Amino acid sequence: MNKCLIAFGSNLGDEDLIFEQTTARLSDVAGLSMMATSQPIRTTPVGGPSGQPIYLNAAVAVQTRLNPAELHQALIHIETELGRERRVRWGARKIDLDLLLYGSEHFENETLTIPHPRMSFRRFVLEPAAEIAGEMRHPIADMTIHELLDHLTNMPNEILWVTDTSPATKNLRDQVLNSAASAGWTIHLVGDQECFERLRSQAKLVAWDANRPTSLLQQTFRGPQLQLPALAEKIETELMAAMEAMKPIAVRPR
Ligand code: PH2
Ligand code: MG
Ligand code: MG
Repeated sequence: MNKCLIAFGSNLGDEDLIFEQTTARLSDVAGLSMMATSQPIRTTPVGGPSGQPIYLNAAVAVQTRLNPAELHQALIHIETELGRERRVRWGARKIDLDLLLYGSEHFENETLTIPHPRMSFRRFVLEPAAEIAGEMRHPIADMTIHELLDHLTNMPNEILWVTDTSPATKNLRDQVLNSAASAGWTIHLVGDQECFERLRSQAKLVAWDANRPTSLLQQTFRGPQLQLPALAEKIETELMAAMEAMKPIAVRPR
């Protein structure tokens, strides 16, 4: 049996009812048993179109003999049954079920990545998860859920961005750095092999350009990491959403 962690999110329709229906359907899945369900919390939408309704977020811990692909299929099936429509990325939805952790395994294929690639820095994921599975370990960040939350709270608003520093892309980088500064964040640019010890031990997040060879920093950094989009124009959106997700949650239990 494997202990797994699932995130629930909903900001369309009757979110409380949809959460109830989700846990009921999960407990009906063959080869899966429920371990714990967090209190649902209300959270400000992160990323996506502006003007979205507030989210209901929660976490569920289960034990299962399904493999990662089977469990993922079961979650997609429940999403479909409860009326999920896939349209805009990060857009409003009735239900989103994300497979966060499968034991302490690292698993990746074309359709599924475990741990969920953005769970390690999203407070709307970590806070409910900490309530029921604070000791579960994120194998890439090499931290428990509790430690990830402490890290977000205690580290300064600094990000290390592993990127190419060629003059051709300087304008784009400057724009990202300016937007970040307006939001109260400092981004340090780092090449593949360099990284000052002070930066490494204080950064909240390491972000790295897609299609880069894994750097020394990625291998040795303890804490959340984020792979940036391959398309340069999308990097700013991705980084700004990550900063939003790391902020203390404004809207609380109801
Ligand atoms: N899910 C997203 C994007 N943004 N924001 C909040 N507050 N809660 C979510 O569950 C959420 C989000 C993508 O799945
Ligand atoms: Mg999601
Ligand atoms: Mg999803």
